[in-house]
Amino acid sequence: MTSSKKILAIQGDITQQAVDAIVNAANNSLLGGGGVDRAIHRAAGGQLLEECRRLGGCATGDAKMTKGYRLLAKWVIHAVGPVWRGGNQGEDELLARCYRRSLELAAENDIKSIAFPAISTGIYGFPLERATRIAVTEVKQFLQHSSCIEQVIFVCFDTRTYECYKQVLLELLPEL
Ligand code: AR6
Repeated sequence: MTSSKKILAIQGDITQQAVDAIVNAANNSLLGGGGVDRAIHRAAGGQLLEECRRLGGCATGDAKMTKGYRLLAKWVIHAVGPVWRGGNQGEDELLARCYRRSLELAAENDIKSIAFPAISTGIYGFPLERATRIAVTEVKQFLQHSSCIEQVIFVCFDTRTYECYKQVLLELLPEL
C-alpha cells in the first residue's frame, strides 16, 4: 500500500482501518446482518446498534452516519446497496447513488480519509466487475470536484475482489 495515493485498493479487514470513516454495506433496517455489517457491529460494540436504532432505517441507494465507537475509525457511514435482481431494476444507479451519498456525507463532515467495502457484491449478489467499475467511477468523479477528501481506500476482503479492483483501477485511473 502506498499511502500517498489518493485512491487505492488494499486486501484486508475494513474494521481494522485507521481512517476517519469506514463505510458499512448495510440493509434497510440498519440493525445489522451478515458479512461486513456483522463484522463492523461486532468490532464497534453494542453502542453502534443503539445509535442505529434511532436512525429509523435507510432507503436503498442512501446512506446515514453514526459514530464509530470502539473502531479505530471515528465514523461509520451505513450505505444500503441494491440487491441484484438481474440488472434491469435500477441496480447500477442505486449502487452509484450509495457511493455518491457516502462521499457527500463524508465531505459535509470534514472527513479526510474513507474506506469502502465492495458494497452489494456479497450477500446482495451484484456482479463483481460491474460493481467495481461503478465504485471506481463514482469515487473518481466525486474527487474531481471535491477537495475535502484526501484518501479513499477500497478494502477488499478476498483475493478475487482485490484482483478485480487492481485491474479496474489500472484501467479507469491509469495515472495512479
Ligand atoms: N472487511 C472488508 N470487507 C468485508 C468484510 C470485512 N471485515 N467482511 C466481508 N467483506 P456483504 P452486501 C466483504 O455480503 O453484498 C448483510 O447481511 C465481502 O467479502 O457484507 O452489500 C447486510 O446487513 C464482500 O466483498 O454485503 C445486508 O443485509 C463485501 O464485503 C447484506 O449483507 C460485501 O459483502 C448486504 O449485502
